[in-house]
Amino acid sequence: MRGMLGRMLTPSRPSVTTRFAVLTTTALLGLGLGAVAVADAGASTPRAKTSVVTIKNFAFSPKTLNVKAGTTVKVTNKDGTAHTFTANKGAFDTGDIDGGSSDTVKVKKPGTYAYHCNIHSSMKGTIRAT
Ligand SMILES: [Cu+2]
Repeated sequence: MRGMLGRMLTPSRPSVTTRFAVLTTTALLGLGLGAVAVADAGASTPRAKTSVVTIKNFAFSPKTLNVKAGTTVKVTNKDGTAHTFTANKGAFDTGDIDGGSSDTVKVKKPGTYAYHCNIHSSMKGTIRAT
C-alpha cells in the first residue's frame, strides 16, 4: 500500500487523474470562450472595438489615435460649444456635435486619416488604422 502511494506521487509521469484534470480544464476553458463568443454575437456591434476621442478646450485628445481597421471611434465633446470630427479627405464626418454630446464614426480601412473640426480650423488630429 505504501509503495503504491509512493508511485502515485512520483512526478515523472502524469497520472491518469492529472491528465483527466488537464482535459477537463481545457474543456471548461473552451466552454468559457464559447460563452464569451455567444455573448459578443448578441451585442449590436459584434467583434467591433470602440476607441474614444475626447474634445476639450478646443482640442482633440489623443492627438493621434491608433486603431485597427473596423474600429468605431466615439467622439465626446466636453466643451460648451459645437465641434465636428471631419476627415480631411472625407472618410468620415460627424457633422456638428453639440457641447456635452457625442457621436461615432467607423474607421473602415487601414490608413492614416488626418482630421479637423469644420468650425475651428486650429483643431486637428490624426487617426492611424492598421
Ligand atoms: Cu471645433
